[in-house]
Amino acid sequence: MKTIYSDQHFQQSPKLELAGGELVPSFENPSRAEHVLARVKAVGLGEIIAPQEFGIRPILAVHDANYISFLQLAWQEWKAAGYEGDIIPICWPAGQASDIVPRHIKGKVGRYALGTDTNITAGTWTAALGAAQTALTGAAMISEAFHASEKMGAFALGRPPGHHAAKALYGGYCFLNNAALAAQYCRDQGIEKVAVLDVDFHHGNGTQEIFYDRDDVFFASIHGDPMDSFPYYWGHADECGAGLGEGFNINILLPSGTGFAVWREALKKSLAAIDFFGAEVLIVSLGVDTFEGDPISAFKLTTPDYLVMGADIASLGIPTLFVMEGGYNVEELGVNMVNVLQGFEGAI
Ligand code: SP5
Ligand code: ZN
Repeated sequence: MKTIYSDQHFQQSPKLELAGGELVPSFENPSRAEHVLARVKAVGLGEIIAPQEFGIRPILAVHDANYISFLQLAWQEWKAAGYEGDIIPICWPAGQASDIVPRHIKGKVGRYALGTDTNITAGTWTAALGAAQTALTGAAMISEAFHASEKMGAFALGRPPGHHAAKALYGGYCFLNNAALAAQYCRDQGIEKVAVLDVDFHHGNGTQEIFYDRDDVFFASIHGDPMDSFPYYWGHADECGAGLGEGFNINILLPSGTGFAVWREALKKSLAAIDFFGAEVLIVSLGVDTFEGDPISAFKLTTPDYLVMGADIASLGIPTLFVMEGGYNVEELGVNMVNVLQGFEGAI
């Protein structure tokens, strides 16, 4: 399996994150991608290629133009306002509030952020753009495979992650929704039915929002119950899509402490739904923060479980792009994530 990778991710190196009332080193940092890349090389997964440049057009097919301008200019405006630390939002238009986007950068960030966990830094835009191009390159690869009637997998090894980013919302360490960009790109290559399967511990609220009223991109997410887990306000079982999209969004919530036997049943249900939908290609939002040793999550998957996960996903028999999302136990991150890819390779 080919891996698409660029060093551009080093540009997003946030310093501190507010967790449990303390500022701690940011969980989402460059060492994550370094560990995954090292494992890809160690097992000889396949060729490692640089992303192609698709520019901004496919990004505007998913995200609002005003939001993209905000991301491009935020750091400049923050510096001009006299600040030097990372941008961390401090207030929100909660409750009854105006729709107007304020002029001051501190007002703007609260308009576009879903929480305080995600720092904007000098290099955020560059890094996010690199991750987007990485996913788009993978999407081009699986689109070609589909048109050539080939089964294959590809791995977009990038960060920052994407699945919490909505049309005009950042947070959960995400800015551009890499998996959604890939899905939309496949649609624009003439693929009629695209599925996104989100196996990250957290609900993929951004991907859900982007495709919520559509019947051409099916979304299935397996995640920690939002009653107990981030992102808290999305991911309930009754969120099934709207309008044309009704029935094309499924959320499977599992309690804290869930192990692989129960998790795998949820995977099988999701795969059956994706198969019934008739997906022609699959995008996997691949987070391995379901690992028992993850510092911010609550499932109990073990390292060998990820091999089985990959093999189960391969049973769909369609071109599949794995897009890197979460996973914060950096020591085990590489082996866990690459196990999914090796499990898939061994089974196609
Ligand atoms: C892509 C992804 O996995 N994003 C997850 C974002 C979660 N951010 C909020 C995490 C709250 C962490 N609380 C720390 C508890 C430490 N014991
Ligand atoms: Zn996650």
